[in-house]
Amino acid sequence: MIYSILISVAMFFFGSIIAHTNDVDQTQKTEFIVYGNCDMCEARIEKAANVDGVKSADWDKSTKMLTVEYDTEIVELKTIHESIAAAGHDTELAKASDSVYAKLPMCCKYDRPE
Ligand SMILES: [Cu+2]
Repeated sequence: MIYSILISVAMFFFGSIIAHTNDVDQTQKTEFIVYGNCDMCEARIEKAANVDGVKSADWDKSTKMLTVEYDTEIVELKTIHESIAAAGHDTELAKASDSVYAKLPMCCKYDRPE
Protein backbone atom coordinates (compact mmCIF):
# COMPACT_ATOMS: atom_id res chain seq x y z
CA MET A 1 0.00 0.00 0.00
CA ILE A 2 2.68 2.50 1.05
CA TYR A 3 4.66 1.54 -2.05
CA SER A 4 1.85 2.34 -4.41
CA ILE A 5 1.52 5.79 -2.80
CA LEU A 6 5.25 6.34 -3.17
CA ILE A 7 5.11 5.28 -6.80
CA SER A 8 2.20 7.64 -7.46
CA VAL A 9 4.10 10.51 -5.87
CA ALA A 10 7.23 9.67 -7.84
CA MET A 11 5.26 9.50 -11.08
CA PHE A 12 3.66 12.84 -10.30
CA PHE A 13 7.04 14.52 -9.92
CA PHE A 14 8.45 12.79 -12.95
CA GLY A 15 5.45 13.95 -14.95
CA SER A 16 5.90 17.54 -13.90
CA ILE A 17 9.56 17.41 -14.90
CA ILE A 18 8.54 16.24 -18.39
CA ALA A 19 5.90 19.00 -18.60
CA HIS A 20 8.59 21.49 -17.68
CA THR A 21 10.97 20.24 -20.35
CA ASN A 22 8.21 20.63 -22.93
CA ASP A 23 7.79 24.27 -21.91
CA VAL A 24 11.38 24.94 -22.80
CA ASP A 25 10.83 23.45 -26.25
CA GLN A 26 8.20 26.11 -27.04
CA THR A 27 10.98 28.61 -27.73
CA GLN A 28 10.99 29.76 -31.30
CA LYS A 29 13.64 31.82 -33.04
CA THR A 30 12.73 33.98 -35.98
CA GLU A 31 13.77 37.14 -37.78
CA PHE A 32 11.93 39.82 -39.70
CA ILE A 33 12.48 43.32 -41.04
CA VAL A 34 11.82 46.32 -38.82
CA TYR A 35 12.30 49.76 -40.35
CA GLY A 36 14.56 52.20 -38.52
CA ASN A 37 17.78 54.21 -38.81
CA CYS A 38 20.07 54.61 -35.86
CA ASP A 39 21.23 53.48 -32.44
CA MET A 40 18.28 55.22 -30.83
CA CYS A 41 15.99 53.20 -33.07
CA GLU A 42 17.80 50.04 -32.06
CA ALA A 43 17.22 50.72 -28.37
CA ARG A 44 13.57 51.62 -28.99
CA ILE A 45 12.89 48.60 -31.21
CA GLU A 46 14.54 46.11 -28.88
CA LYS A 47 12.73 47.54 -25.87
CA ALA A 48 9.37 47.37 -27.67
CA ALA A 49 10.07 43.82 -28.85
CA ASN A 50 10.71 42.71 -25.28
CA VAL A 51 7.11 41.92 -24.40
CA ASP A 52 6.20 39.13 -21.99
CA GLY A 53 7.39 35.81 -23.41
CA VAL A 54 10.25 37.26 -25.44
CA LYS A 55 13.62 35.88 -24.40
CA SER A 56 15.88 37.93 -26.60
CA ALA A 57 15.55 40.64 -29.22
CA ASP A 58 18.42 41.92 -31.33
CA TRP A 59 18.05 44.45 -34.13
CA ASP A 60 20.72 44.98 -36.77
CA LYS A 61 21.00 48.60 -37.91
CA SER A 62 22.49 47.81 -41.31
CA THR A 63 20.28 44.89 -42.36
CA LYS A 64 17.13 46.13 -40.49
CA MET A 65 16.70 42.54 -39.32
CA LEU A 66 15.29 41.87 -35.89
CA THR A 67 16.11 38.46 -34.43
CA VAL A 68 13.75 37.37 -31.68
CA GLU A 69 13.54 34.32 -29.48
CA TYR A 70 10.13 33.93 -27.90
CA ASP A 71 7.95 31.41 -26.11
CA THR A 72 5.04 30.44 -28.35
CA GLU A 73 3.05 29.39 -25.26
CA ILE A 74 3.18 32.91 -23.85
CA VAL A 75 3.23 35.28 -26.80
CA GLU A 76 2.15 35.35 -30.43
CA LEU A 77 4.52 36.68 -33.07
CA LYS A 78 1.83 39.15 -34.13
CA THR A 79 1.88 40.73 -30.65
CA ILE A 80 5.61 41.42 -30.98
CA HIS A 81 5.06 43.09 -34.37
CA GLU A 82 2.25 45.22 -32.93
CA SER A 83 4.29 46.32 -29.92
CA ILE A 84 7.12 47.48 -32.21
CA ALA A 85 4.66 49.32 -34.46
CA ALA A 86 3.15 50.99 -31.39
CA ALA A 87 6.64 52.36 -30.61
CA GLY A 88 6.78 53.97 -34.07
CA HIS A 89 8.52 51.39 -36.23
CA ASP A 90 6.94 49.66 -39.21
CA THR A 91 7.44 45.90 -39.54
CA GLU A 92 6.52 43.42 -42.25
CA LEU A 93 3.19 42.76 -40.55
CA ALA A 94 2.33 45.86 -38.56
CA LYS A 95 2.41 49.53 -39.47
CA ALA A 96 3.03 52.36 -37.00
CA SER A 97 0.31 54.98 -36.82
CA ASP A 98 1.17 58.31 -38.47
CA SER A 99 0.89 60.16 -35.15
CA VAL A 100 3.38 57.87 -33.40
CA TYR A 101 5.75 58.04 -36.36
CA ALA A 102 5.51 61.86 -36.32
CA LYS A 103 6.71 61.92 -32.69
CA LEU A 104 9.98 60.12 -33.48
CA PRO A 105 13.15 62.24 -33.21
CA MET A 106 14.38 63.61 -36.57
CA CYS A 107 17.24 61.10 -36.85
CA CYS A 108 14.80 58.24 -36.42
CA LYS A 109 12.43 59.25 -39.22
CA TYR A 110 13.20 56.32 -41.49
CA ASP A 111 11.87 56.04 -45.03
CA ARG A 112 8.57 54.28 -44.66
CA PRO A 113 7.84 51.25 -46.83
CA GLU A 114 4.88 51.61 -49.17
CU1 LIG B 1 16.74 56.35 -34.64
